[in-house]
Amino acid sequence: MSHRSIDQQHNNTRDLTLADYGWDDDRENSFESFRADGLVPARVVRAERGHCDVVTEDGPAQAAVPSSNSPDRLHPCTGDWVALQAENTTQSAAVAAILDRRTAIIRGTAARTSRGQVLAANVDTVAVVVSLAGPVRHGRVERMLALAWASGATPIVVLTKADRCADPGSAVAELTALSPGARVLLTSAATGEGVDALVAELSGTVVLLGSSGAGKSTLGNRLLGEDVLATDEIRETDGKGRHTTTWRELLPLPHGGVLVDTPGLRGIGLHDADDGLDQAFADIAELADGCRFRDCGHTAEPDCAVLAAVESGVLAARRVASYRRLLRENAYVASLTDARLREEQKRSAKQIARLQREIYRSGRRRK
Ligand SMILES: Nc1nc2c(ncn2[C@@H]2O[C@H](COP(=O)(O)OP(=O)(O)OP(=O)(O)O)[C@@H](O)[C@H]2O)c(=O)[nH]1
Ligand SMILES: [Mg+2]
Ligand SMILES: [Zn+2]
Repeated sequence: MSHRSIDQQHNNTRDLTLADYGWDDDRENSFESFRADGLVPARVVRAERGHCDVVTEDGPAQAAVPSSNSPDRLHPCTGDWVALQAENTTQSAAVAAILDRRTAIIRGTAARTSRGQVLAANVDTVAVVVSLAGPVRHGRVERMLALAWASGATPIVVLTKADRCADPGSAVAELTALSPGARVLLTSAATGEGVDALVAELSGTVVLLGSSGAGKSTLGNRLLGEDVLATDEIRETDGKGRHTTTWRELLPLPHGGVLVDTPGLRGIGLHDADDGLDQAFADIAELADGCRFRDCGHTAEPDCAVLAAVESGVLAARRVASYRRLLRENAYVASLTDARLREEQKRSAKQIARLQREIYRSGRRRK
């Protein structure tokens, strides 16, 4: 199925108000000074290099993103609220500012550099989509949950392709143990099982996250009530997925709220995910309160409550290893970030010094 432009999609798009996209009183209040400057609010539906598709109070529009070489140049992403400079028509609109992000899904880039990539902003629910058609990769789910918790949104685990699983009951139990604090829902986009229960769980801005081929877009179409999202129509042979979805786009849901389908994540690097890890591994954090040493590394320390739980079979050793690995990775990325910040601070200190010299010199010239 090919992609249609956003004007063709959802004939009702024009009837929707910004409130349907999540605009609220707090946003309006903080927008006051922008309004005074003649700017209008808009939400980014799809971001591309140099421009983005947005929705405004007057419907869909395109907006240019001014380029500049400054380090704080604008990088709007799907889900961002922006202030638009709309000259006379929406035809020549440009993004003037990005409003504060209430939440953001940020992953470390594939190269594990210090900069994160914002996948979506102002997200309320992150649906971590896990296929039951093949063996579940636990470490991957834990990684996605850490990323989801770190975003500030509420994660839920959506098991899909239940029709392809011999024992969905144990899959739910298994995934529940893996996702403390998150609801686990069983669905099948093929049969429609669990879709209504999922709809009831969703509110605000919902993002589908998961491996390629997990069934995100197929499920997304179920939620949207029509085939808007391209799906892999060829029956999978290797269960790996083909990266069918290649962009992130925000679409209004028929029961309220908006949906963002995402391309299957290849590498999911963490980025500043300390809190996310604490929440994704809340079971281990709670056990750790019972360790003799407050800074227990849960490796060989005496009276370690985490190791005791592994010993007694309450906690999977694999899960402890996964936790440790993700903590190490997160600390490593954080150290890169610190190094970059130090570098940038040094640079800006030099710039200020140069500027001061220039001001001093021009002051002397004037005398
Ligand atoms: N049996 C069964 N197959 C499904 C279900 N959901 C999706 N599929 C199939 O799984 C394959 C991949 O589905 P997609 O929805 O394209 O997967 P995706 O997660 O969007 O993949 P990317 O866009 O590559 O990230 C397709 O062949 C779907 O028909 C389901 O509930 N049951
Ligand atoms: Mg897809
Ligand atoms: Zn311990």
